[in-house]
Amino acid sequence: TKYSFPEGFWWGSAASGPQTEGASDMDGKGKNIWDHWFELEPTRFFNEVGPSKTSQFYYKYKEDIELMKQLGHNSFRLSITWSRLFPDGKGDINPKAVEFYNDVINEMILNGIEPFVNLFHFDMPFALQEQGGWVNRETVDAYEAYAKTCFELFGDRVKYWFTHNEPIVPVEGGYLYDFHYPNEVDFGKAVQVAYHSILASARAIQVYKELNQGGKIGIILNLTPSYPRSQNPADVKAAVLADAFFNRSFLDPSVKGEFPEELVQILKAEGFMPKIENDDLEVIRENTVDLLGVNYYQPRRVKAKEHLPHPDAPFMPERFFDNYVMPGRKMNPHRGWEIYEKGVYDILVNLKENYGNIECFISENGMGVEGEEKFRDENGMIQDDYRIEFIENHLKWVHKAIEEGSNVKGYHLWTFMDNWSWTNAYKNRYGFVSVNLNKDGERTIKKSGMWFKTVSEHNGF
Ligand code: BGP
Repeated sequence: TKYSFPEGFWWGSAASGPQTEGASDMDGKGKNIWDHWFELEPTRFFNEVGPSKTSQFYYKYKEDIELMKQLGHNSFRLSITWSRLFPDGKGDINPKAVEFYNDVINEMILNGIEPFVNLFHFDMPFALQEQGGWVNRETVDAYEAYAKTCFELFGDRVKYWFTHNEPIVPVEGGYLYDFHYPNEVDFGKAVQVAYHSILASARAIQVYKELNQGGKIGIILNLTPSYPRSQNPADVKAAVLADAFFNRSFLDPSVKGEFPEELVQILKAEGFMPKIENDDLEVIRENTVDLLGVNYYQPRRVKAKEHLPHPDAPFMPERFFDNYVMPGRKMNPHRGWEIYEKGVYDILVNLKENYGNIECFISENGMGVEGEEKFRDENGMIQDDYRIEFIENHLKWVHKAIEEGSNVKGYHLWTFMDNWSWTNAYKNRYGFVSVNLNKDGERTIKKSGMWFKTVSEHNGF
């Protein structure tokens, strides 16, 4: 092997409950915002395919865990679907859900796969959303109770917990850019939602530490390194502010227990400070993460603002920068995201230099491709060489960061098997394993899956 990784490196993949389980109205599961939004506006969803069936992990988890093992996984991230465990978000527990997650966790451990368990992956229980979701402070209490229940139920076996996956995405999608329910554009609410998510994370960490279960707890953030168009001071300043809005807003409180000063100044000046109560700030300061998951797909490129927004336009982060389309950038045309492999290295260097070299891992990275069936060979295997190349190119930069002292402990692909994606449904496929929706979800391993097995076996490539 040319690129070998440290002993015990985590090789695996990530997924979420709402995108894989299916059985969305079975065995006592309550509705979440995705179930509700699909009923309300099916045309918003690609080919009007909703969240109800997905990849049927609820029924096929044994087969899937067996496949993970075949693919050399030593770890795998799943999420607990809040509205499966608590159909109303709080109150009565659904015993069928306890049974299901116990079975999944036990099956993984039996197969030598470390369960990484995330508590929140965009799936607000609808009953709580009706009371305002993350805008409402009571959701923080409900979340804390839900988290505590999960630790108590599963914490004897689960040693890696995550409070949220990409908590900025529900802020952006639900309250700024209209791609998640409840489709509002309201910067004040967006700030409150972000603040409550951060507080909820800190409160869950506090509870976890009190329980003394001997594991680690972290958060998973989608970091988008923010590059200026040029070194001109106005462009650089635009990049600094975009970074404060989209990365440091969650990264700083999660790792350092404090909010970035640049952002606080803007919120104060513009009258958007969130409602902060009691000892909140102390709770946030005291309960930082043990471990950070980094989801990396694309960088953010910005330039200085060219035209001032109309005075009546709603307040948006884009008041401080314009997005910049770099000529010649490499794109994944299916998803419309830039591919910039060095970004993962820049993130790791930043964590090393400015965040105490916190223990971290690449918790998502991956390539969504449309129409992969055409790459299926005569033996029925999808020849996804582009995915292998994509992963290798990122791993080379991860490797370089390790050589320079980065504390990165693993790499998880998004995702294990093709799954349902928020509004894009099954258009873009991300998996090591393909899922045939016309044949009852039949699984077949792609070339990248076989390749990954050898990477994991050799601890490198
Ligand atoms: C991340 C999410 C995942 C997943 C992935 C791919 O932001 O954590 O849930 O969906 O992106 O994105 P998409 O499905 O939108 O193509």
